[in-house]
Amino acid sequence: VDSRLPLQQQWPEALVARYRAAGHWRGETFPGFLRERAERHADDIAVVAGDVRLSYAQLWHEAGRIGAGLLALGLQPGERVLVQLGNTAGFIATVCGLFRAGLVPVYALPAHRITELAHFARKAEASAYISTDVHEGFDHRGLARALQAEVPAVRHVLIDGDAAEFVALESLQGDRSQLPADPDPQSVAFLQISGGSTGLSKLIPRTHDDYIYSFRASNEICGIDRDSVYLVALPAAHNFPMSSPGFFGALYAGARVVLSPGPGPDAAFPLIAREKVTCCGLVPPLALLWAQAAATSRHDLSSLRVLQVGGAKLVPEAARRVIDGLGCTLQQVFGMAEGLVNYTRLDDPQDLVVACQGRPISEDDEVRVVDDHDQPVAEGEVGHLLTRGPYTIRSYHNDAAANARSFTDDGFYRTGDRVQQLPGGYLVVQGRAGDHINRAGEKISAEEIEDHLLAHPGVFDAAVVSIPDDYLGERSCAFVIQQGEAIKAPALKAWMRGRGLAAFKVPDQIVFVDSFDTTAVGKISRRELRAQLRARHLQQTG
Ligand code: J2J
Repeated sequence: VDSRLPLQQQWPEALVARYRAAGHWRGETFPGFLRERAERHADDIAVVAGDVRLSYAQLWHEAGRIGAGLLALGLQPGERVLVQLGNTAGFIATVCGLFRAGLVPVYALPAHRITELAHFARKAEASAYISTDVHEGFDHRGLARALQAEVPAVRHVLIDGDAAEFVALESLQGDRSQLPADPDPQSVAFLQISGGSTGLSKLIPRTHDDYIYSFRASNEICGIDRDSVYLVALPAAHNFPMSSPGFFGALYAGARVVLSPGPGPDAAFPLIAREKVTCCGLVPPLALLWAQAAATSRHDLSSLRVLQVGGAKLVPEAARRVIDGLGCTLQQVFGMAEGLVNYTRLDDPQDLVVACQGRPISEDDEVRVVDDHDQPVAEGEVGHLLTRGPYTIRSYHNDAAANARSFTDDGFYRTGDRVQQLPGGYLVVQGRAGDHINRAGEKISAEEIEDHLLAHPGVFDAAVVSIPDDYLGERSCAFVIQQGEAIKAPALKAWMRGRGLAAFKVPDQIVFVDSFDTTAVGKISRRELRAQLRARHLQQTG
């Protein structure tokens, strides 16, 4: 594959025409709208992070410097760049700079380690890696060295901070006249990471047209306008704080984006008070923590109008606690990086807001709730959620096997979620069909973790399941059959950490068993085995 070829994301012509005619796709691009905001709202503050405050004009200027600097290094428009930065102004400026240069960001989370980065770099055929010096005590320059050793195609490394032998992001300079013209709005703007349930994360190609539509429409539903102040509390690379409506929605609206270094009340509450934050998105465990902390907080949180909660199921009782604790409007958000996003509306009755996960953004979001044979279930019954629409992908990047599995012949994405549809199109998430663990919003593939465990010489077999957890929603539990010399759980966990993978993927709990004594005749599927182990464990532990 020529690394400069444009990436593909293809809707059938008839749907393209429809999405355009409906005004969803307006031919806008990231550089296009950012330039326009820089001209119209030049001196308004766009981004606040730590001591840094960037106006819209400054953000555009920074993006131009970074974009031109990257091209001056020899990168060419269309090439992929792995970005791993924390919640800093540099993150937003870098991503905007990549857009200006026609380079394609691939978003890694700060928690990702060599195993994940090498996989992303290979799959995306990335030519560069942009990271930070040290993040939460971890040295990312070491990670950069390991990445270049494993994937030499990553020719360039840029570091935000002390760059050691690499190029400092700050030092980038280039000739702005070399920056390309604005891209085709239907071209792929970036690759997002899937939470995927089978094996390693897949890459999600999103186009300018489709993504901009999703956050422009989200702004209207979430009440984001030029006077809004949006707080990024979750890691900024997550699709939720990026686009629902996220910092991109806020920038599109000409609003102000405030980045919090962490998601807890300690970091976020002082920022809410100081910057008069009006909207923020959280996962359920954090929302509950905020609600609890708000009762005794000395910080003025009265500016907060909307707290969005999503990424994992918020049960009705928890939803009521969030509303009572924070005294603002709760908005449930059920979304996915592949596309479809559902919101409760700000004027929905509270009984509905606590009881469901919202309804789709668009009248052109097509939703099907089906049984195991793709046949529609009876109205109001629980089934698998399939969807297609103006901002839902039609394929993953460079992954034929996943595409065959994850899409129907007529282009519906198989979300893997089990839902019930209420009148008015509102959805209640009732669980998942796939085998992944939703650990406080971080998705962990059982298969991926089992593969890691099986690499240990003392592990004969392993099955990883999700266990309900009061705080996290779900935690991971690995059932392990040993072989040879006995191992202990802490040692196995330490060994997992040493594998170079995101810490949230290390099993929360390890249970050693003698065998997977399957009662079924013959060999049962991994999925059935996991279900059995999980059921028995829950029975035993009450
Ligand atoms: C239950 N499960 C949920 C919810 C997501 C906005 C909000 C969230 C994401 C996200 C996102 C859920 N209740 N309210 O991208 O733009 C589970 C589902 C879904 C998967 C997607 C956004 N909200 N989920 O969480 O790609 O299982 O996106 O399919 O990380 O999270 O995960 P992800």
